Amino acid sequence: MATENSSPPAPKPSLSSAVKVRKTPVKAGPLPEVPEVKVITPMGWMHTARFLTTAAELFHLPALDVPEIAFVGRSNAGKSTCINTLTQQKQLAFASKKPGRTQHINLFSLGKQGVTDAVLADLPGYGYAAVPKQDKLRWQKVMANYLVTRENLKGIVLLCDPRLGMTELDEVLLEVIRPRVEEGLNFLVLLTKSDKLTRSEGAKALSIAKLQAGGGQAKLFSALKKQGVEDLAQLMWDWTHEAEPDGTHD
Ligand SMILES: Nc1nc2c(ncn2[C@@H]2O[C@H](COP(=O)(O)OP(=O)(O)OP(=O)(O)O)[C@@H](O)[C@H]2O)c(=O)[nH]1
Ligand SMILES: [Mg+2]
Repeated sequence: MATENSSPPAPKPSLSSAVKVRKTPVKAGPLPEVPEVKVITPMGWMHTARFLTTAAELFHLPALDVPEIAFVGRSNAGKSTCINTLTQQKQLAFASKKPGRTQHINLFSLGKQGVTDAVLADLPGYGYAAVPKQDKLRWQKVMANYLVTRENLKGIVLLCDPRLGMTELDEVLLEVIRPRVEEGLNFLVLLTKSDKLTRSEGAKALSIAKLQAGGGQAKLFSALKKQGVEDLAQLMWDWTHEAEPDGTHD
C-alpha cells in the first residue's frame, strides 16, 4: 500500500521553469554607448575660473544673467589672494603687499568654456589711507551702487582681517546691503589670515563675526594654511546653484 512517504518525489524547481525563456535569439552586436558622467567637485569647478572683463565704472560692467558673487572688504584684507586660492591659480586676481592694488571691478567666469554658470567679482578695497579723499568717496559710491543694483548678484563675501575687526567702512557696507540680505541675498563674513590667530582667538573672532553678520554666515579662512578653502568653494557652488522655490534651477 502506498504511503505518503513512498509517493514519487516532486520535481525540483529548475531555473528554466522559473524564468520565461526568450524564444527569439538575441543578436550579438556592440553594446549601447553609455554617456560618460563627469562629476565636477566644487574645487574642480573653481579651477575653471578665467578672466572675463574689467571695469572702472558700473556702466562699463556687462549685464549678465548668470549668478555673481562679489568679494568686498577693506584694502589689504586678502580678497584677491582668496580668489587665487579658491581657483588654484597663482595670478588670476592681482594680489599685492601694497594696499590699493585692485582698482577696478574684475570679473572671472566659472564653468567649462562656453557654459559659464557663475561669475566672481573682485572689488577694489576701501579704507586705504593713501588714496585721495575724492577718489575714496567716488569709489564708495560706485561700490554701494554695485551692491544695491547689480541684478544678478547672488551673494556677497565680506573679507575682514580679524586682527583689525570690523572697521567703520565695513559697518557702512553692512548697512548698505542689509535690505538685500533681509530679502534673501546670500552673505558671508570671511575672516582672512586666520593663520595669524591662535585657535582660541580664531574661535572668539568667529563668534563675534557671526553676530555681526546678521542674517549671514561667518567662516575662518587662511590662504597660507589653506584653511576653509574647500568649505568656501562648496558654499560658492551652493549659492550659485540654488533651486528656485518652484524647484527649477537658475
Ligand atoms: N598670512 C597671510 N597673509 C595673507 C593671506 N591672504 C592674503 N595675505 C596677504 O595680504 C596682503 C594683501 O592681499 P591681497 O589679496 O592683495 O588683498 P586685497 O584685499 O585684494 O587688497 P586690495 O586689492 O588692495 O583691496 C598680501 O601681502 C597677501 O599675501 C593669508 O591667508 N595669510
Ligand atoms: Mg585686491
